[in-house]
Order: sequence, then C-alpha cells, then structure tokens
Amino acid sequence: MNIQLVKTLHTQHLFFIKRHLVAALLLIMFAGTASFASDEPLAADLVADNQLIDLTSEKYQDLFRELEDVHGFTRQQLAALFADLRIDRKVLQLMDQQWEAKPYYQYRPLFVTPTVIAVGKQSLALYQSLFDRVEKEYGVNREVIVAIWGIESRFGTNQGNFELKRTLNTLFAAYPRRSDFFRKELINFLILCRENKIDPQSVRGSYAGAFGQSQFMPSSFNEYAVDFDGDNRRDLINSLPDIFASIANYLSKFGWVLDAPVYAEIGGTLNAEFLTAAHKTGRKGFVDWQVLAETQQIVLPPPPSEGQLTIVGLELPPQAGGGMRFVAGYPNFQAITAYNHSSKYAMAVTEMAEAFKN
Ligand SMILES: [Ca+2]
Repeated sequence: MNIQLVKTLHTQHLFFIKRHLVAALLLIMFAGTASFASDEPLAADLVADNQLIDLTSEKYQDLFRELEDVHGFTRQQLAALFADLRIDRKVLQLMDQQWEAKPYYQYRPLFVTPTVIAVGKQSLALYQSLFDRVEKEYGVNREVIVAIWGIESRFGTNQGNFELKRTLNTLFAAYPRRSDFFRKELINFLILCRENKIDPQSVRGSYAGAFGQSQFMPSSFNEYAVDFDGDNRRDLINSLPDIFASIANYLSKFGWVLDAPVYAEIGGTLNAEFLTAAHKTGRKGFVDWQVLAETQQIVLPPPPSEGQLTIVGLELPPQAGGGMRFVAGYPNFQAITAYNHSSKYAMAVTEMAEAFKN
C-alpha cells in the first residue's frame, strides 16, 4: 500500500470517527428519541406501512420449502398462515430506535417501585403452595421468579400489544440486519403454536418478538418452557404454574443454585487493571473469587461448584456524590444475565427479589 493511500485512508478513518463522535453526542443530547446515525438507510425507510409482504421472493420461497420439508407443514397450512401478511412499520421504527443506556440510578427506579414490590409480595403469599412446588422441583428461589415476572410483564398485565406473527414476518422480511435471527424465531413460533394448540393469529407480544408473561422469544419457549399444570400444553400466556416453572427452568438450565449468593459488594474502586478489564468485558469477563478477595482486600463467600465471578459497575446518583458501586456477579447473577444480557437488568431483578423479603 503506498503512503498516499495510507494517508487518505487514515484521513477518511478520522473523518469517520469524528462523524460518529458527533452522532454519539447528538444521541446523548436527544437520548430516547434519536435514531441510529449511520450511512445505512433505516429499515423503516425502505417500506411503507401495511405494505403487502412479497411471498414470491426467494427468501419466502426458501422458508416455505423448509417449513414443508423439515417441519411437516402442508401447503394448505402455509397458505392460511401466510395469507394477507403486511408490514408493520412501527415495529421497524422501534427496532431502529437507539434507546439510551441509562445509568443504574435512573434505570432501577423505572422497575423497582413501591407498587411493584407490594404486588410481588402479595403474589408470593397468594401462590405460596405453587412456589413451594416450583422451588422444590427446579431449585430456584421464588423471589427471583416473581421479580422477573414483575419486570418482564408487570405480573402478566403487559405482555406487549403487537401481533406476534405479523411482527416476526415484518422483521424477517424487512429488517435485514437481523433477518436470519427472526427467520429462526418465526419457524419456532409456528412450531410452538402447532404443538401447544395456540392460534398463531391470537398471540400478541413485544415489537422485538418476545411474548407471554415471561416474555420468552419463541426459540427460548421451545427450549425452556415447561408444562407445570399437567394439561400437556406449555402456556406462558395464561397458566401461572407453567409461567413460574418455565422461568425457574430457564434459570436452572443456566446454573441457578438454590440459596447460593447472587452478588457481593466489592467497593467503589477496582484495585487492579485485570478487574477493570473484566468489568469492561461484561458478562463474559470472569475472575477467580479468591484473587478478587485478595485484590480488593475484602472477605467474599465462595461461589458454588468452583464458579467464577463477573465484575459489575453500577452508577451512583450525582446528588449523592456520584461515582461507582462495584459488585461481583456470582453464578446466580450470571443466570439472570442469560435471561437478559444487561447487568443493570440483572441487578434490578436482584434488588427487587431482596425487597420482597423485607
Ligand atoms: Ca400447561
């Protein structure tokens, strides 16, 4: 590569960085309403609302072949399932939107409210015998199940209002960035409806394809949902036994251990570079608990099964002096981040579960 070309590329690169820095600043200023600033057109700009989805396209013909050959759907079934499918542009607009990454002191109060805590406590009392059975069967603490139920759907009262079949088709047909992902979810959805005797047309969910009181994606449903009321259907829309047991089964499959520690406070600063690196790596940045205890000069309980810990940083409110609160995420904490990758989500679930006990 000649030197002039290198210089040109370097200049272009700097320009690219600058442009994106400006975009990032704008995003911060208009957080919550701003959109991705990028050269790529937004998915929502490429379609009209209510536009008919082209089922003769190569991607749909390929999908139909797989549904027929691999999953045993008939031509007639497919014709009915895919009749009059139209784009829901609102779904694309919401997917395109850049949601602000709120600091923890702003994130937590959105979810952990006095009302939610009160309803959670009532639910624990009301369904005590059901939770006794779920806890015994899956080894997952009841408070964390209720906290997830509360955050995901406000205890079932808000399961999302988007027609799920239309949403998944919209994202498969017109959201190129994640079209393959939603193709898989669409297939999973059609299979779970068939197997659990659910009318696909009746299901509503979030704009991102999660549904039911536990807000599982269709692939998670097929993998982790269980029938716990004994009617041979997995029903995460209406059956509380199925819903509680499915959340428990999910956490259990990702390593939850009954009554084991979830997190530990490790101070307001990190005493070594490798801890900062682990914090930046997030849910995959593991450290040894004994090394962490020595480095931070604190006493820590051992994690179960020689598990490792993650480092989680939570922003403290500026009016209280600001700074960070660091905690160690134990394997139980990591199980919650399997449900939702955000460590803020996992901490809010954890603190809500704690509040239920007080
Ligand atoms: Ca059932």
